[in-house]
Amino acid sequence: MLHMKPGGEPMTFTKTIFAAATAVALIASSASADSWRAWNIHNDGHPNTGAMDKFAELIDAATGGEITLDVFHGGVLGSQPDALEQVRIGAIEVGNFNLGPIGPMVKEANLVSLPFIFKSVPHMFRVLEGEAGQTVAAAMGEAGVLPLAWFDAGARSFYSQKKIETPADVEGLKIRVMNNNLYTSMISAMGGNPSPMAFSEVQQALKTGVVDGAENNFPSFKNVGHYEVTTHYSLSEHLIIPECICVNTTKFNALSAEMQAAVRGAAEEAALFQRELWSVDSEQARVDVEAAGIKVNEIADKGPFQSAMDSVYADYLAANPDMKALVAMAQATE
Ligand code: BDP
Repeated sequence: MLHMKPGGEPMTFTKTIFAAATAVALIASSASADSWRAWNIHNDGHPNTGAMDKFAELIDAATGGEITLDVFHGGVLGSQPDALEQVRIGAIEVGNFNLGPIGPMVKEANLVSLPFIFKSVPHMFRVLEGEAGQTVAAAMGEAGVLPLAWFDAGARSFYSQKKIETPADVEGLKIRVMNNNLYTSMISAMGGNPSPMAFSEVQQALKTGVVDGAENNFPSFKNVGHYEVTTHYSLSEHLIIPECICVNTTKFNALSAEMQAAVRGAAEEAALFQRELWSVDSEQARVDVEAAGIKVNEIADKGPFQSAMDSVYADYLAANPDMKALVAMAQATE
């Protein structure tokens, strides 16, 4: 049987073979290019959204189009705990994760969820760059969620309709926390009622009074409208939690050494870009929420908040004695 070209002219056997070979070659080249999906919980206007878009551009350039990244913003691929599980099993390749919700999956990641473990954001980065950070990263990679680079997420502070100045002010308040038992212990230790909840539900919960308050950094407080339904942001800065560009470990390990270096390099560059965006945008977010009427209060003496955490550390380390060395290492980092 003769194969017809669109114009109706019959194709010769040689032409047919040639056309088939060309089609096979095209399919082969598109199959060798890998298309990855990335999860991002944030919307436009949040620094991490810009940084994840940048990562997509950089990965494309660094791998010569061998790996392309489709970033899904706004948490449309699922809640953070769900997305973490998806990346762990390889159903999604990449995520911009906060290390808080990784704690229940990777014990070592809980280091960063101990309140006041870091003295400042630069201290956090120094710990991550040292041996403690390498231990955390290795454990995450082992669990299937390999960190390629670290993002700045500032410090988290409380917000509600009430000005918070001491731990006693948290007493009796229902406070939303991320999914991690350390955060429920943290709120309970101050006499509050912790309420773990997905990020996407917090604005409505604040609005309807299902919770009295929550805690987050300025960009997230602003970006999803939590500032529209609260009045006070109190600078307790009780948690300084890094975020990662994390990749499914099996996918990453299957790449050639050259491609691994390209992907890692792109992630590191995107993270540097994120940190620059963060420093500008987090200041701007504070200015914007204050302009919208939020009262921001400094807490000159955080001592009482820190002492309230003694029982959180004691209980956690009694239940997880194998974490003592890692905690000591972070605390000893200058
Ligand atoms: C934001 C983090 C995001 C968390 C969110 C939360 O960037 O990963 O899901 O807080 O509180 O600051 O759930």
